[in-house]
Amino acid sequence: MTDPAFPFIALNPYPDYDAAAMVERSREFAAWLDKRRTVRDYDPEPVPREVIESCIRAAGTAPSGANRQPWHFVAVSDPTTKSKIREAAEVEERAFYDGRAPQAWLDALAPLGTDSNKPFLEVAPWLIAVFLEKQGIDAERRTIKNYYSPESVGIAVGFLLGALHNAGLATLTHTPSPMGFLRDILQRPKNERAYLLIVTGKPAPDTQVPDIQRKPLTDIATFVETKSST
Ligand code: IYR
Repeated sequence: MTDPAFPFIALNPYPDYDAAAMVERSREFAAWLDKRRTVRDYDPEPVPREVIESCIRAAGTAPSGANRQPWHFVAVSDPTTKSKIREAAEVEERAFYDGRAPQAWLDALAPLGTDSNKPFLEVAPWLIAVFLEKQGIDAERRTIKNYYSPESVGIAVGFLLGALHNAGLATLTHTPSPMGFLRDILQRPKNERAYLLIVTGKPAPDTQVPDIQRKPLTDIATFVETKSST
């Protein structure tokens, strides 16, 4: 039986591109996403809240387990809160770089030139803390189970990074570990866990990034296709 809460409605029409149009559009989209780079140097120039709102709306369209939408985004432009986040993050980062991280991990990070100093947490106009709802809360304030929450929130973050890139903003997925301090500073409820901190804004002028390469398609994809009968 169909849940009356979700009557079925006609699918919004999808554009009926022909093969050539699909080839062209998919190629262009890949080339455009390929221009996104992780950026650690930001221009402090403010970005309108409305831009961030639309990008979060885009993230909120992500598919999720049983449509529970197990995410919450806290967008921070307030300098005092950003400073608190930087201070707490740098405590964890110093512990990480000065002992907690195994040498192999530090070796893997060395080419990226990262260290425990995180000025971008104060310089970038917006920080977006992403929280994962371990349990949901229904309309009657009862706890309900969520499904595939890490996968769902990961997909939403992918949409958010794409939306921010589309708006012309640079992004950094920052993962201080542990990041429990985000729930405390941002006063989120206990059923949520900090998932990721996204830093965004215009890149600083003359920003340099490491010359990393994307793996070629042959390394990241395998096709299993209809065998030709000839
Ligand atoms: N969270 C640390 C370390 C770090 C870890 C990985 I894996 C990276 O790809 C980059 C950094 C930091 O932000 O410096």
